[in-house]
Amino acid sequence: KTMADPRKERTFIAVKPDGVQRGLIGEIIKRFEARGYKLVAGKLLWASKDHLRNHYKDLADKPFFNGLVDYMSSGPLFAMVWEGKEVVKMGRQMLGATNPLASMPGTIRGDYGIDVGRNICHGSDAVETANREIALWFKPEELSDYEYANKPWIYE
Ligand code: FUP
Repeated sequence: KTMADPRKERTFIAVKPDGVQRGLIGEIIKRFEARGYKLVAGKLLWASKDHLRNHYKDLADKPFFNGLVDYMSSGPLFAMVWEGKEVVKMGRQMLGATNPLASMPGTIRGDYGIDVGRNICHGSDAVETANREIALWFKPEELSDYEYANKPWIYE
C-alpha cells in the first residue's frame, strides 16, 4: 500500500448562506490562497434540504438539526475544495471553533461571527469526512488537478 502524498490532501470548505450575504466569499478565499493552499473546485449553489440532511446526517438526532438545515438552505452557499499539506486540520484552525464565542480573533469565526447557528463557514473535520463531503458536493470532473505555481515556495 502506497502512502498518499500529504501535499495532495483535500478538504471541503463552504461559505454558508450568512457568509455569502455578508460578502465574505472573497475574504475566505483570500485567506486560504494567502496561506498557500490550492483551489481545486468552487461553485455557488442553493443546496436542497435533502442534500443538506445528507451532508449533516451525523447530526440528525440533534435538537438544532432542523434549524441548521433551514439556515443552510436559506440562500446560496459557496462550496470549495482546497488542497495542500494538512489542509483539513489547518482549515479547521483557520475557521475557528464551531462556536464563535470560543474562536480566537484571527480566525474567520473569531473575526466575523457571533452566533453558533450563524457561523459563516464550514470545514471538514477529518480526512475521511473530507473525502465523503467532496464526493457529495462535487462531480469528479469539477475538480481541477493542475500544477500550482507558488507551490515550491510554500514547502521546505
Ligand atoms: P462543525 O464541525 O464546526 O461544523 O460543527 P458541528 O458538525 O458540530 O455542527 C455543524 C453546524 O451545526 C455548526 F456549524 C452550527 C450548527 N450548530 C448549532 O447550530 N448549534 C450547536 O449547538 C452546534 C452546532
